[in-house]
Amino acid sequence: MATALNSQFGIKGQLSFREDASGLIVAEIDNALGRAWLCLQGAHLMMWQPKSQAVPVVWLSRDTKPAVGKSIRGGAPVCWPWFGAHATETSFPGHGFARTVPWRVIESGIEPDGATRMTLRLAASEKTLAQWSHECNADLTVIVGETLRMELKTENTGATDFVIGEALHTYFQIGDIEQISVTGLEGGEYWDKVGGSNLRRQDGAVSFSGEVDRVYINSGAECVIHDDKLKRRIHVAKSGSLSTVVWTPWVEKANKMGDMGQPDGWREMVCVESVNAIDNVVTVAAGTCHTLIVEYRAESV
Ligand code: TA6
Repeated sequence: MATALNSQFGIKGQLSFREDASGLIVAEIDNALGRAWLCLQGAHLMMWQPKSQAVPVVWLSRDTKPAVGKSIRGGAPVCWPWFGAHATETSFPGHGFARTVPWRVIESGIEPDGATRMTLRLAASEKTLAQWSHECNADLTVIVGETLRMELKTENTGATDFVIGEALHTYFQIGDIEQISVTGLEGGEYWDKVGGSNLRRQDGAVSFSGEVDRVYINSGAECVIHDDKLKRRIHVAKSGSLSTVVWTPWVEKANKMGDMGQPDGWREMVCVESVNAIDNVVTVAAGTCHTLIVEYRAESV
């Protein structure tokens, strides 16, 4: 499989495919501007490091063990076609099935600035159709360079409208969760999922001294992660997304999860997710497309 992918989509010196120990196919991107790993299962970008940064910007748990049908802890999980628990089916996977099923490469190329581009398509199967019978295509395009751009496109190829929830559920690498803040959400309303689900309003920057699990609604704003320890800012710009999720599990939940990188990997990550969920789920009309786009940039300060 890797050999066929290398001959059809490989780019000499920039993009190659390998099969890992668990039988999953991983794309390795390394160009003059940045490097990344992407697992074809889930179209799951696992890590991204611009060449200007000594430390990766997108975090991957050192405890994650990629396996067929299992979600990877870290990177930029694709949550689709629903976010969180399924509305009615408790047996369906949280955050949708997209991140644990095979996607196939449909295109690759080099951008004018030398960044590497690759597009993957979710391959419909008996499993996916059993949970989502709508006729549609889901494509993810990643552009890896000094910035990281990801475009999640949903195309309704059927005759009836459907509603999706979705997210690029990205884990960012930070120095220490207690030495960062997130700006861009000031004054916004959010569903606070810690201790129930209450609607609250953000006062000032987001800082962290315990578990945070918030769905900010009706917000297309760019967020910035201010990292005092790593002395950098990470810009999280987006379009086609009206929800933003900010999440840290903190120590108890992280220990229960067991794959956050013992003993304190949870301190080195924060999720700032570009989402459409709850009040902001998206109706994709028959014959139309909807695209959620993010662009990440890190600057040393
Ligand atoms: O986006 C935050 C969240 O919904 C949290 O509630 C937590 O469940 C997190 O996602 C991780 O979910 P996962 O299914 O990847 O373990």
